[in-house]
Amino acid sequence: MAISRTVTIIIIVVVVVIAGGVAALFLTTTGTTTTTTTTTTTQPAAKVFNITARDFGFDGFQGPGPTITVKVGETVQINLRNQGGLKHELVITSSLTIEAAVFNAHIHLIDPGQSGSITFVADKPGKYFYACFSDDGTSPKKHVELNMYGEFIVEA
Ligand SMILES: [Cu+2]
Repeated sequence: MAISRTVTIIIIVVVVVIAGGVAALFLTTTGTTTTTTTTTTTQPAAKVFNITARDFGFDGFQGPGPTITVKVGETVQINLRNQGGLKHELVITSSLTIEAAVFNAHIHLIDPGQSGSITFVADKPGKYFYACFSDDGTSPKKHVELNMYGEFIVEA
């Protein structure tokens, strides 16, 4: 019977095509290994302070600059822009008479017109200062002695 034979062939072809499709799908699925890497960042956003340095003061102040207050454990970012004509630095220090850096927070000498940045965790409460201890390499006085500093308070 010719018709029956044709139907059988069609069925076989359809089955082969479907089986091939399923096999292809299976291979595609198993051939693709999906690796999901989850990176969890728990660090909080930094508290940002933008400060300008001039000859001689911070943020336009001739004399002590504005007090910076943060909470213990906070991540602090300080961006310093030197708008003076001399090199300036910014160090968080526990003393105004010696450069005693705390929190490893020190933006080293920056050329006029340039900027620098530090990010640190203020992990110990207390009263500190941000200051510039540069002496221009020639001056008998350090900039901190010309009142180039401000208070940096870490609240408990
Ligand atoms: Cu300075």
